[in-house]
Amino acid sequence: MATATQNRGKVAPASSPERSAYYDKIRDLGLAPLWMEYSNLLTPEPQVKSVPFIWRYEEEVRDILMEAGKLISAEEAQRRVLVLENPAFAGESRIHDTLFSGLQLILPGEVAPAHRHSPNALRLILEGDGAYTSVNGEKTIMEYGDYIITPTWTWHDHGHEGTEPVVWQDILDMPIVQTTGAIFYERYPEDQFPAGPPPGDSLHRYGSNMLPVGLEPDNLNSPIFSYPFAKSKENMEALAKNSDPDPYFGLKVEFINPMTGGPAMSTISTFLQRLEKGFKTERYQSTEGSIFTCLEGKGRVVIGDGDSGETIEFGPRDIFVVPCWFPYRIEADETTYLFLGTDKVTQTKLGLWRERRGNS
Ligand code: 1HN
Repeated sequence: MATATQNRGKVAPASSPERSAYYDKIRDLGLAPLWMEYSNLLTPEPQVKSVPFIWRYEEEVRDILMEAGKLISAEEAQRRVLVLENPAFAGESRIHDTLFSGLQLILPGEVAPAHRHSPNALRLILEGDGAYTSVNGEKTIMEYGDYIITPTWTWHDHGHEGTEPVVWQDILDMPIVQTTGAIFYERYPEDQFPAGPPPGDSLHRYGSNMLPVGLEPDNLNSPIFSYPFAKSKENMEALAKNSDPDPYFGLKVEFINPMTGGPAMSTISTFLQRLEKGFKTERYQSTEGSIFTCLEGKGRVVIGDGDSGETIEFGPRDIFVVPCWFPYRIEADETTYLFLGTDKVTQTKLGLWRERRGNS
């Protein structure tokens, strides 16, 4: 006879006509037997729905996105975005279990009209210049690799005064907000929110190691709207000359909120990772669902262990996702810059975030 210890971890209990009848009877009362779901709910380690995936910008996505430019205007679409949908979440607008991501196209002369919503958003500029985003009336000019924050409930519109198509990646915490139910959305009565502070104001005011005395934040995100790539890259180039690379990350920095020293956004962690040509990171896994966008360089990521490991080659503007608790390592063929958006900060606030370095 099986002992209690041997039965530990075994899957669903047997069914019988009496048990089935009982389950049918209680369903309409809003009751369900936990013992039938127990082993699905509590797994020894994370078993997430998302799967690893890559969107190859140049080879696969760019032409398709440009086609959307002929099909619908930014005005009519509100936001001309192709959702980067994890194959495991078809129809659910998620790049992994907790984050939304998409690629947005804006053509010269177009305006994506002003609105605000409760989800937090970030933009990562991937192609073209001459476009801007306005956050509460402060315009930020978009350049390649710039990281722009649109905090919860701030008015924002986008426009384009240049000559070539502009594309950026959007990342939103929408699935997290959906889980709580707290979705709010409002359109502004005009296409553009009235002009406010001049371009660059927030970077001078909050992003120069000085803060106005008496500043009271009106939300939990960084008051800096834009973190320009040119500046971040210059810093990292300088640091790389004087630092030994970390075995798991190479050189990795986190974008912070100068008010707190903590993550720049309240729900999405954002990082820049620099891997020297030829560098190979050691096996790493963490509970955060990670979206990697290659800004410069190329290489490959190996996701999973041994025979179930999958090798994915990536190059500039490619976007790949490593879901919660998938082990991975990255090899750089050229000096490589990766932007990362993850749900680490949300998990950390809930006391849930974990990592495992190497195989230990
Ligand atoms: C949104 O408002 C924007 O403002 C982009 O550019 C993507 C995806 C889902 C919901 C709202 C934007 C979005 C979005």
